[in-house]
Amino acid sequence: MKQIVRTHCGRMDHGGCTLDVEVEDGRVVRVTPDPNGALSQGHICPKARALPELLNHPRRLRRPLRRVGPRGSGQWETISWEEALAFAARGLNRVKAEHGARSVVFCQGAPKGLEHFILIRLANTFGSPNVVGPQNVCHMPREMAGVAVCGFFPVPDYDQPAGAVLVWGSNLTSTNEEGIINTRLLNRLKADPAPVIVVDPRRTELARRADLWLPLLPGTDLALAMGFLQVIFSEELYDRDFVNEYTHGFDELAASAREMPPEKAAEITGLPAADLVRAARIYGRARPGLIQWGNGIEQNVYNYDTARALISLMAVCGNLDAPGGNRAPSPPPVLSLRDFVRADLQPDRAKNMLSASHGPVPGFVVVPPEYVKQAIRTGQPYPVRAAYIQVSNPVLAWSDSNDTYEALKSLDFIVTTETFMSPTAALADLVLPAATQLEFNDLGHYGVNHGFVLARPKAVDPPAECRPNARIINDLARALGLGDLWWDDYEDMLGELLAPAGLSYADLAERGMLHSPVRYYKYREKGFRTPTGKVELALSRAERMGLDPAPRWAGPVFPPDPDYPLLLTGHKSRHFFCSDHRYIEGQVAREPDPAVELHPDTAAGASVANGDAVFVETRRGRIRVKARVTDCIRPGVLSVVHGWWKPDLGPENPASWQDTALNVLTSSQPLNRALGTPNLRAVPARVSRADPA
Ligand SMILES: Nc1nc2c(c(=O)[nH]1)N[C@H]1C(S)=C(S)[C@@H](COP(=O)(O)OP(=O)(O)OC[C@H]3O[C@@H](n4cnc5c(=O)[nH]c(N)nc54)[C@H](O)[C@@H]3O)O[C@H]1N2
Ligand SMILES: Nc1nc2c(c(=O)[nH]1)N[C@H]1C(S)=C(S)[C@@H](COP(=O)(O)OP(=O)(O)OC[C@H]3O[C@@H](n4cnc5c(=O)[nH]c(N)nc54)[C@H](O)[C@@H]3O)O[C@H]1N2
Ligand code: SF4
Ligand SMILES: [Mo]
Repeated sequence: MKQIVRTHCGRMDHGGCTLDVEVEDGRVVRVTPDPNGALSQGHICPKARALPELLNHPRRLRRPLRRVGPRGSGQWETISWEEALAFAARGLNRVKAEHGARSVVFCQGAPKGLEHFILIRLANTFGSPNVVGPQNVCHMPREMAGVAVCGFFPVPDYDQPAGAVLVWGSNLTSTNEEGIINTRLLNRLKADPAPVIVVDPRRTELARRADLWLPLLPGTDLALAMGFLQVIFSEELYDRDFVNEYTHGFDELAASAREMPPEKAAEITGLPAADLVRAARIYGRARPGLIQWGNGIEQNVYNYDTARALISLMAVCGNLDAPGGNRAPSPPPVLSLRDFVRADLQPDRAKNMLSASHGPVPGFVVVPPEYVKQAIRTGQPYPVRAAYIQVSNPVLAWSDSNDTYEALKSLDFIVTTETFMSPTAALADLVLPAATQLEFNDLGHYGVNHGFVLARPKAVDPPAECRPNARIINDLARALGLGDLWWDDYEDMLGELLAPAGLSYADLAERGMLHSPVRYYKYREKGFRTPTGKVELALSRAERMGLDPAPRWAGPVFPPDPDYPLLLTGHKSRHFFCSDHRYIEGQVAREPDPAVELHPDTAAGASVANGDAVFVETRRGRIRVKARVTDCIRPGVLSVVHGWWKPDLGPENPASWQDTALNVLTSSQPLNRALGTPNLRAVPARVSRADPA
């Protein structure tokens, strides 16, 4: 019998499309878009179409697996759930008894649904301040800068027309990042045309249709942003009334911008000065201008200052919380994150977490992976001996893959929950088979303040022994002896979360989405939630934070390196989520080879032809991938797709990723102070043909 279940997509990017899921005999057979989806407006991507293949894949993990051979050897025995939970609890409690609760770290990759916050609750109730994730290179640079500069994370407002759209380091038509489904931008432009400027070393789909493409040198975004500010200040294009009434530190920002006149910014960024000036004028004159930003600015040591500079740009042009600009979302009326994660149980968390001695910005509570690796290796500031890892593949995701592999391998105890055996799961003592999207009731966008939560009701039951992460954690917490802080039935937590809105989960599933009414210019009533009550163009607490008051360019992220004359950067694939989906034959057929993109001039300089096998090398490592020669990238730049590995070589075999993973080429040093971010982009590199001609 056929049945259609309407739900929201999640877990393959930040989610948001409304999907019609066709179910036959308890299996998902087809996924199609809802033409009226609130965020997707009829969109669906190749990953969602591939869901039937993913969910029904023969190589999905279906039983709990316990390691029997040496760590990482890929030898397993299947055990029952009862045994598995008892084994996990014994192992974690043993490490807690020997080294203290904080020596157990709780890791998740990109947050996908509620399980991220349930994991934080687990860490809090277990007594560890160490929740670990890639937020130092993803989203938090913008979010933390937003909190410091204006008291909120400014999200692009596609509900109203913009006067100009500045797409900065975001490949929205492939990635739909932050749940901003690209159709929202495209349909808005169709209804209300506006000039589009794209800042990206690669000519993305949006760059191809833009009025102006600024292919800057990777890692120079801060210099460009300061150059924009300088044009806008010197030509007095800014909103004087807003600046006078609502900003703090204008003179300091203006002084810093004066250090970056257009000619200098042009030289640093490798752009024609005239293009830079033209782009700054377009944004500066647009009322309002909108910035659509992404990972392009987040994966180098200048990320926090770059985000501060861009928020300052929004602010001085009067575009903060303006219709069609970058808005302050109002949280939906659900249980507060603090209450849900039981933050009250860890009042000294900021002092005890691994990052504490490194001086991160206040409020950045996720521990950067690089600090975890340091603690594993050196025992400083205290030992880390066990990891609980869910929905993450650190070997591929964290900087310096070889170092990550060795660090994890040296731990005493690792538990992972996974859908497919991954290079990280292959290092575990226990691998628990997870249920995934469409197989359990979930909420999207809770805890990230995008202004809404989405219902993701289940369409089918998971395979018999696969369980949702939320249930696994709830059951594990009980096995750990923490039961009185947890639920009898894990689904009760959904009701608790929604209670303040007066809704049951069934009510929300019926509605699809819950958000507060959209209101603009809220600061006119209450000011900004910063220490000065104003937008802090220069941070009033900078000295205490060990930062320059105003953002300031201080030279290239890596010094030029004559032996590695090119600049390596990276991007995400349309067909895969980071390292995920590599088992899905249909997706691999669409993009069969890990590749490096390079310009014809760069290729000619290295005697490389399109389709050649090439080595890409940095001081840290070397991979062997296929050359994709294209004029859609600026000369002198190499871009490798993040996350490539080959399951057929065996997830336990480092050869499955050592030749292809972008992070083999990156280093876990240096890290910036604000967020502990390494340079994943703008890495000095070179390319050469791998096989003799
Ligand atoms: N060099 C470089 N490094 C990067 C990036 C980059 O652009 N360049 N990007 C960074 C960014 S933005 C991020 S967010 C991180 C991503 O970091 P991660 O999220 O750790 O990376 P993924 O490769 O997506 O790994 C997710 C794992 O979760 C598993 N999984 C999928 N669905 C489920 C589920 O429902 N339940 C469970 N239990 N497991 C599931 C998948 O099989 C996969 O192994 O990588 C970061 N690292
Ligand atoms: N299909 C798909 N969708 C995804 C993901 C995926 O893996 N696949 N990952 C999800 C995740 S975890 C995230 S965080 C989002 C990320 O979404 P995006 O931010 O769109 O992701 P990226 O492709 O990593 O980077 C965006 C752009 O930055 C450009 N770039 C590289 N270096 C620089 C630089 O130095 N400066 C500037 N200005 N641009 C640069 C790249 O060419 C790329 O076009 O996407 C999510 N959606
Ligand atoms: S774009 Fe994202 S939310 Fe939409 S269908 Fe694809 S994976 Fe799902
Ligand atoms: Mo991410």
